Amino acid sequence: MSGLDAETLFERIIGGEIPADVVYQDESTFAFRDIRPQARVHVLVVPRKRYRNLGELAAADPGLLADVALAARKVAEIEGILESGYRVVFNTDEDAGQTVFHVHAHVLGGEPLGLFGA
Ligand code: DGP
Repeated sequence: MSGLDAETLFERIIGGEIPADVVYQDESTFAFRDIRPQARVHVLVVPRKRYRNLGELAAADPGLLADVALAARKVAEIEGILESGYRVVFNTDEDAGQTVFHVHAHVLGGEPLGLFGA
């Protein structure tokens, strides 16, 4: 994936130019299934406005970060995993494996997830 694609991919998905399996959307966020699921439920929650990563989003627009957290909970509710539990992950930069530099929350669940470091 080129750098340009990595920057614009989610904007193209939000704009409908690239098809996605949309789970939830509202004024400020857009949520769709990850193309390479790592769990039975694996949904990406993306703020419509692009920031590079979690830290930049939190510093510039904490209200929008709260919207992302609430959208993640809404996704869990829609997917029926609010009670069983879910994991929210923000990969940040290269060592964490971030490939799309438009901040996004991975919402994972639907099965017991391994513990970090176990
Ligand atoms: P990250 O590694 O944290 O930057 O996560 C990017 C995720 O985006 C990765 O899990 C795979 C997913 N992804 C990449 N391209 C597409 C796509 O075209 N459609 C969908 N639905 N997901 C994609």
